[in-house]
Amino acid sequence: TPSAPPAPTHPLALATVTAPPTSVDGFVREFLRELNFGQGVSLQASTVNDQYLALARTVRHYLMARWSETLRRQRETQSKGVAYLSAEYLLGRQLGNALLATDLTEIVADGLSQCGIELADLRAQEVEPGLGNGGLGRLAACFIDSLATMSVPCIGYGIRYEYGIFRQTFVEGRQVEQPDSWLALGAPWEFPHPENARRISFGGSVADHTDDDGVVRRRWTPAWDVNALPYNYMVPGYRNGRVNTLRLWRAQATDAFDLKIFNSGDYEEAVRAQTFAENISKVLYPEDSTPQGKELRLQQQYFFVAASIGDFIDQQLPEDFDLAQLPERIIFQLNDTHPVIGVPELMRVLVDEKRLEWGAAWEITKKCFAYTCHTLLPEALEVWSVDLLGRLLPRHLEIIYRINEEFLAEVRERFGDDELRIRRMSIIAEHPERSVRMAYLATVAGAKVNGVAELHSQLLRDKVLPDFHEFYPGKFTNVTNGITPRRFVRLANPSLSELITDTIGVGWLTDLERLRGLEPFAEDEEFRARFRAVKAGNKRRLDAVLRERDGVGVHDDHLLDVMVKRLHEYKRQSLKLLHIVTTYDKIVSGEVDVADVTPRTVIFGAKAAPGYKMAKEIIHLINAVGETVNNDPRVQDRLKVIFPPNYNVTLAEKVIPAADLSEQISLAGKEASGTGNMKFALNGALTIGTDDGANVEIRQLVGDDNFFLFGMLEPEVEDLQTRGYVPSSFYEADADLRRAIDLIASGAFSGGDRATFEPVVSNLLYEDRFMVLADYAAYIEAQAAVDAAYADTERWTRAAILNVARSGFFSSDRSMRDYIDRIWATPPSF
Ligand code: GL9
Repeated sequence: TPSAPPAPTHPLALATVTAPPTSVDGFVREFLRELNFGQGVSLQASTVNDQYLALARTVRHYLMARWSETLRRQRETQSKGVAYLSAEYLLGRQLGNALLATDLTEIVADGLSQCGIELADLRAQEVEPGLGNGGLGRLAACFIDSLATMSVPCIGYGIRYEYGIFRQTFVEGRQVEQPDSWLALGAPWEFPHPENARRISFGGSVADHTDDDGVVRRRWTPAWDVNALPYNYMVPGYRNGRVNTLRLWRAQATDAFDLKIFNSGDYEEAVRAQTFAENISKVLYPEDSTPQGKELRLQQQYFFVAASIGDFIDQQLPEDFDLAQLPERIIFQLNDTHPVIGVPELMRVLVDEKRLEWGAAWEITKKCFAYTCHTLLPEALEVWSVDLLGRLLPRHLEIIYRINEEFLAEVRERFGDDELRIRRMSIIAEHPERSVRMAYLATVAGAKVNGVAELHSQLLRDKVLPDFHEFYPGKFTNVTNGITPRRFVRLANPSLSELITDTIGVGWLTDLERLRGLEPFAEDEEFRARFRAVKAGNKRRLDAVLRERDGVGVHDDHLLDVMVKRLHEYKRQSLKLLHIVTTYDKIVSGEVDVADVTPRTVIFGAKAAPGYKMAKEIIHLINAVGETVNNDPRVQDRLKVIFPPNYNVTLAEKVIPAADLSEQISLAGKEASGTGNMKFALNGALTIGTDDGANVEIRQLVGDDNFFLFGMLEPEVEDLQTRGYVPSSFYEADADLRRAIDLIASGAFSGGDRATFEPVVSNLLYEDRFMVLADYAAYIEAQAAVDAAYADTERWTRAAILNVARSGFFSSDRSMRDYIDRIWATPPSF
């Protein structure tokens, strides 16, 4: 083999990438250079967007040395790492986090102010990459932050959607979706690498073929392909000199694709073909927990997973790597079922491309994947029709059939010809149409399967996958979710962070259990006063944000009651609404003296999937109730309902630190974990919640006295379901509930029109799948307990402090330690 040409050198070139000087002058010089030569403008002539883009690029310079060093050492050590496969990453704004990680915030603020620029104005210019729907996507972003901070090798793989989660607007109280063109003003955080593009094939047919080694193998002849272009993003660890990589793929038409058509002379058809290919990464599917089974979505899934697995094997491993050792080098973590098509893809690569024996390939594959389930709702468990999967990925369908055959043979060996069991456990469902159950495929292939909170993992074992638990008892485990304290405490709540550091010193941000050190201060009157001042300051900050954004404010003497999350019936925004309507009804009917009502502002934030009718009706009703309540003079401003549109990570960072009360009121057994619940507790809000998801663990940690528990327990829900739930019987039996529902039905919130909210009312009365009416009385009682507790300011503050002090467990650093110990075996690298 010819020897490689010598690497280029120059006396001025340093051996490694080095960071610019960390001084105000050094920064200003670097920033002006970016402004002049990157943006091509003078400081005087620059716009805020110019300044933001130049600043982002300047901050990148400071991270670059760490990034290239991380990559160099990873190539050198080849230590085991995680490839996190996720169709969603809900990252939030990058600038503040990058400044925090590099400890540059002060230098940058000083340097900019010397230029006559406010750092805050540039931070506000950033459009967050909303490449996810909700909790699942935000979890992925928290996890990669923690892994970088803990120096664990990780590549996040996903899709660079051109349009992220839609921008929500309200028109006459109804949700209207706008495209989210997050790339429009420039994308300073990404590094495109077209030279590492990969070709991803689809369609066609499979046949036997005798290879050059004389062996007959299955050969896939695809019908079409697209290019996958990688875009790299930095994932900086918190002040530890490490920068991991997030690699998101963008679809582009291949030459072959349009050349064929070009040659036929049909220019328009060629352009159409290009559009067709590029559609794959065009837009994030906005369905939350209810997959639609659309062909484009399967294309997206295969597109990013095939690109990622291929990239890992071809680009990240040494050339002579022995693939039998793959499990020693990587674990592919499947974030829900979205990337599960990676299982047959790795088998295809190993067997068809690398020419391993099926058995050897399966041994490798079984050790390389682990699966996290994020739901319990049956409609959320993804299935793909055999018809569609076979058309799009014929070879993969064959591989799935063979995996299933061998799996069912093992089941038979163990349980005999128990046909009912075989049918229950088959990866292929026969009804209502032949389809592949992706959760079953993931469970069979995965080395481990985990749920996302204790209760969820238990229900997953006992209710969703009981046959699999019996068959593979050691496979199931729990890892309770977590959130990154860097973004959701330090960045979102600087004044609380300062108070914490003043009180217990530094170090808590990477060792969150140290917050326990705050516990004794709950008894310290002066500390409580400072803690309250922090909350009050955060309310004023939120007030300013909302006034600027939506022209509505929050009173700082109100209890701030917050319910922010996707709009879904199981989360029960309508239960919160019934509480509001009941309070309103009692005021206007004179049953309570308005002077005795605890002043409250309720904030909702929620997007509904565009095709989810009932969710959209509920949004309309929230806005209608708000409109009426807020403008009724009898209420005297003691009850306010505000619903800022387009709730996202950026708004969460402002709302959560200001909250007093966190609404976590899903029907028990339906919310797998929740992660908003953790963010609120860590920012000193008290939770009113059901015994569901991670609420269970929050309550155990903070203590019953510091948590408002209400509602049926999961077994009681099951029991009521079995006995037969009749929502109208609760309506008949409870006068307050009847009045609230009747008030909505009467048209009191729809200008007298009884038809407007009739679908919501009938749904509650005659279906109520999530038992809102059954939990209503308990909820109202718990809210009365909230009012009473809030009246005792010192007691409330004590409880809020204890929520902060006892929630260190919910750091995503702890979640990552659990994954490492129970699933990954990927120790910190350096
Ligand atoms: C979810 C669960 O519903 C949440 O309870 C859980 O906290 C997160 C993260 O594990 O996962 N599963 C799911 O499909 N979504 C979740 O939030 N939905 C979205 O991400 C929109």
